Amino acid sequence: MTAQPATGADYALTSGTRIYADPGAEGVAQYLAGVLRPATGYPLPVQAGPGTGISLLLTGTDPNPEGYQLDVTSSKVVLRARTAAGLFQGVQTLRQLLPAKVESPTAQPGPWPVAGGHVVDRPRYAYRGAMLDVARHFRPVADVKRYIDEVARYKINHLHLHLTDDQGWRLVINSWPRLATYGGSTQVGGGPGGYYTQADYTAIVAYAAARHITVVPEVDMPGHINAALASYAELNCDGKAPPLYTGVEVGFSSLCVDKELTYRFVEDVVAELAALTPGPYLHLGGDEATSTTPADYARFVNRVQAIAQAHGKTVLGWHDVVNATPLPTTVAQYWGTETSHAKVAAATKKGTKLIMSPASKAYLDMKYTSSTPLGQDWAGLIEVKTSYNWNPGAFLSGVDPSAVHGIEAPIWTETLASQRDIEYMAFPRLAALAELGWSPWSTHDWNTFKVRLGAQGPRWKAAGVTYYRSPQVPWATS
Ligand code: IFG
Repeated sequence: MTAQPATGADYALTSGTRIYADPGAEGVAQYLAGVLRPATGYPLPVQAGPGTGISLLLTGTDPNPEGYQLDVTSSKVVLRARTAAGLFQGVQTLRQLLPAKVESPTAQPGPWPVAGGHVVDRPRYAYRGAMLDVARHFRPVADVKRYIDEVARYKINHLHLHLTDDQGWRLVINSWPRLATYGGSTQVGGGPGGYYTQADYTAIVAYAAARHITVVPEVDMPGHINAALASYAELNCDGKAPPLYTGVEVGFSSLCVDKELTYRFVEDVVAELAALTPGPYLHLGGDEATSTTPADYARFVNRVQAIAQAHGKTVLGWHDVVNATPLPTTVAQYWGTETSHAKVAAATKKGTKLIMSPASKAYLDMKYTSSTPLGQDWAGLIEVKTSYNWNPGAFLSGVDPSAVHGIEAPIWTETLASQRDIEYMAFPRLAALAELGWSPWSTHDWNTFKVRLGAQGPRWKAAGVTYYRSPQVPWATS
């Protein structure tokens, strides 16, 4: 990012401002108009360019597909990128140049100056993710869309949906209907749970895609699978279905590795999920399979990777999959707390790429401090500065920075029963992790970042987003 503020060259957004879009940029232009209309009350019509107002042009030349250039002068705003995704990321920066009240869902008094300047910017990592666990506590479609909007503000471009676990199966699979209707009928604490129809899932995927966010669905296996085992007795080695589970223990369940039916189940689930998922990844979980023997685990993971590949998908798995034989294309998501892991490092030497989600830095369900009312602390306490002060490219010893494909901020919902709970734990730390995913390490500096983070407070307040007012952050007032 190079940003040169131009003093006194603000662009005044007015009721007469028009948004001009190159062919192929209309979607982003409509999104921008949709973001600016509620608070300003301006019509902000979108039309073909060129023109004097806000122009979104696809004449950019940045080597990075998400790179953009933003020029704001008193007479016009010009945003250039090579792709619509680049324009979309540039729009998030443009938003930040307007007063915080632009984030309000209701009309606010002006004026609406766009801070003048010249920005050239591009992301460090191609994969910048947020994971939402909808299995422990189910979140309706509207809440998932809200979270998508909240993470899009920080240039997150992947949404990993943890769709299945011991406590719930959250997506209809037509060939195995009881997975959702029975396996999705409860949740942690015994509440009514819920599930997405395939139309719901398709709507989430489309909503995310319009924000240049790729959905990464996870069906966790062979462990974390009690909801499926409870739904179909025949999936169990002993032919007996366990009861539905509403607690918070992990590691007690396993698919029956020796049963051929298990692989028909996986094939059917993967086939339907792959057909519903335009993105390249299927996340097959693989974590905490402590009720599966190491030999069975390896056999199972190797077999199901091939099933996903046969359906044209790249496998994402928790880093436990290095205990099997990852396919060359399989990506391992590191969730450990240690800064060294011999098998993970060895796998990267053979070409395995990593998504970095160290639980001690990136797990948004960890308490901020010992007095945080929500969350867990098994990976340690994570105040905002802790979530920011680490280098995803250098966290693991013996892993070359080039093996790191990106970063992801998971939020597990054992203790988070509402959207408000999720927002309190996600913000401000998700913004810090998104910064690690986007900005170069060369500009990494807590003392300057914390000021920029503090400026998000009034924006979250205007948008009605719940957040933790960390004492580590100098929160802006305006
Ligand atoms: N570990 C489990 C999650 C969740 C988490 C809560 C992973 C990969 C602890 N697995 O993290 O299901 O229970 O912090």
